Amino acid sequence: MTERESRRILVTAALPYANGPVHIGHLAGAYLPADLYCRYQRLQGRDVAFICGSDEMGVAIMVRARTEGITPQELVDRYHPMIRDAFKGFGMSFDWYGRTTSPVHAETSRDFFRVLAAKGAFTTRTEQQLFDPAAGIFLADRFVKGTCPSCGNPDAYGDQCEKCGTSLSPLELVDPRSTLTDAKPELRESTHWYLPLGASQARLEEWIGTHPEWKSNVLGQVRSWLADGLRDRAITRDVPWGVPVPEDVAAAAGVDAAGKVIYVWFDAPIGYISATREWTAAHGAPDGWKDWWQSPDSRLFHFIGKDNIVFHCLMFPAMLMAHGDYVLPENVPANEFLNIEGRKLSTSRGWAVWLHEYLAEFEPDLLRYALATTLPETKDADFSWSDFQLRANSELADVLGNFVHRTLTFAGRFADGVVPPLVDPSDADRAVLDELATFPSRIGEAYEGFRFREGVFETMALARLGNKYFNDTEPWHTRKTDPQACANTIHVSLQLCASLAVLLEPVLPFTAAAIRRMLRLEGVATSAPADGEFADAVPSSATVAGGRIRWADAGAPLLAPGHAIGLAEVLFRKIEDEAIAAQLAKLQGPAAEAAPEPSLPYAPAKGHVTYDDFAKLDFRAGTVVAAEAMPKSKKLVKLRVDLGYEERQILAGVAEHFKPEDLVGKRVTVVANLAPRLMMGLESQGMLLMAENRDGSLHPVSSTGENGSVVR
Ligand code: B3M
Ligand code: ZN
Repeated sequence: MTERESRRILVTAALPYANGPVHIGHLAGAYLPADLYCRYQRLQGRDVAFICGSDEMGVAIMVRARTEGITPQELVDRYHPMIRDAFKGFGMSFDWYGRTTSPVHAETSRDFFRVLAAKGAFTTRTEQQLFDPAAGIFLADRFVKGTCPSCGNPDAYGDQCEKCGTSLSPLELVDPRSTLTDAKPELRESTHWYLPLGASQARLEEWIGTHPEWKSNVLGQVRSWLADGLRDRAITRDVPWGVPVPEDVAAAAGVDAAGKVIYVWFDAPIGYISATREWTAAHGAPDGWKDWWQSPDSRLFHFIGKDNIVFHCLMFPAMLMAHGDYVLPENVPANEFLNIEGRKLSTSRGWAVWLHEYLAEFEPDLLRYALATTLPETKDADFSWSDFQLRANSELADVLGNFVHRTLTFAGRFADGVVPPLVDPSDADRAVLDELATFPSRIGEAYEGFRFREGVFETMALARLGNKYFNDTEPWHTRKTDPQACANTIHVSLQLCASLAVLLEPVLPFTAAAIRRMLRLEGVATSAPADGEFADAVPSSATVAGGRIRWADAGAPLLAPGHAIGLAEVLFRKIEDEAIAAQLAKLQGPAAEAAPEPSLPYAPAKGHVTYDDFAKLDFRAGTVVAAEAMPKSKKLVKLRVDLGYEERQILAGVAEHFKPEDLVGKRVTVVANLAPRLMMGLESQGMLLMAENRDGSLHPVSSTGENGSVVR
């Protein structure tokens, strides 16, 4: 192990506000990449602390509590467990999931505030502020409404007019009123603490300059903030919900601390520190957190969405620098945003996929995979349910599931469920084993570079390789002609499955555990904490804490000849069209209907093909002469199509769109040289061309040419 590798890895994922459930935008932004990273690093045998928790302070919590008619405490007590449980169900492998209403957090934030105040890192300012005499509190921006001085909108908020977009301060509103009591606010003086970020600008610039390796989307935003010049940030508020400003600090400044709290963006990142303290304390090491936060042996990584970049790359580092005892982040691999079905995700319009609702209907690994392959790593990305279905069915089921299943069934039937020895391996056997050796580092390098999509793609390449090898070596054939060759195929394929059971673990932890169980593969290192709330959700005897098999070992055969494997299980069931339609309908439910931009986007054009590729296809005009429903199939219709020179039997997946009798007599265009396929025991001898509207309806491409005429 190099010196660098021996260092601790401290990973944080943004603390979600406990004012609503978690949706897939959150997962794609911060949580899934962070989990992939931590699981991968743990399998490498590295020392990882994965820290998260609920962000329970701040005005966003107060506003939400008011709309739900409950207290802020009741609100966070409702959402904190809900968020935590959804994360657990999704397979997040946090070492600790805290909350910023905890006493340890208040103490940690107040201590941090004290140290910075003592070091002279703050300034104070006394200003006129709006005060609600009826409620007896100062009014934060969102608690004041009034008339916009720019456009006359009578319902502008204290921070922004949502009609004309002008950003405002509460004092600029004409005829301001309190949204809490409707009272006319009074002006009162209030003193606040500021973090003069401008004073840290030079140090921040110098430090950012040492990280040219950061993602370009992150550096771009950071440089533009720096170019604008960093401004002072108020870090206290006069609101009744938050971590109280330390009374001693206030007294020293001659200010009454009553009603003053620390601004949420000051205390929230300290939440990472307090959660780490709680974690090490729970493991009997009250000072252990310092090994992670205050030791040069620790490397710190913040996983966040792009809207949190300024806080994690500039403000929190400035706080850490001012304090002096802390490590600075080594990297902040922020992601861009995830759209849904081509539209911006919007929780208020109901255009969101909620994690807890997803988990009630589907397996976590399917979503982990669909999101991991579409992460908004460099630019905004799009999640669509049809893509989800396609990935689940044609990648997970048809490629991965199929390879594992055929290997295990074959081994069960023709090798008595025992790993056969490899004897006189062929060139093909050797080539695959040689290639296997390259996978741990190929995938690992992508993960280390925060290129998670690439890492997951490379992982699936191993399953593709397995399928290709299985097809090429034709064990169903060699079984009769060359039993040793057949045994070698089984041996090599089982080794690939075993390696997959390790290498899939970051992205598909539940599936990897299932494969290990089927293979009875024991002693694989855990990728999740061995204990605590987020200990592996799929405990199996195959996963032994401190297991000896690690990431790099997966490049070599893991199963000894003679090892008895278990039975094949189905890893993935196909997702039916109905299930996808139901999700789309939910998305387009009442809340979303009010939204503008009703239509789904057109599919982008596919990449170019050459004329030669195109010319290989033989399209013919034809007429449907008979049609009948297929028993036991919801989708297929059995057609006879007259092509002039012959009649074809074609099974078309259109039963949800047409009654068989409506198809008879229809003029159609047939892909006449598509290789025949068996479907539900019957041969389909071609395919009909159909246009699919954005609403999913199908329309046959009809020809006026005579039956059998060539379409080109
Ligand atoms: N709760 C904002 C957000 O969820 C905030 C993140 C805090 S990270 C320290 O986007
Ligand atoms: Zn306005």
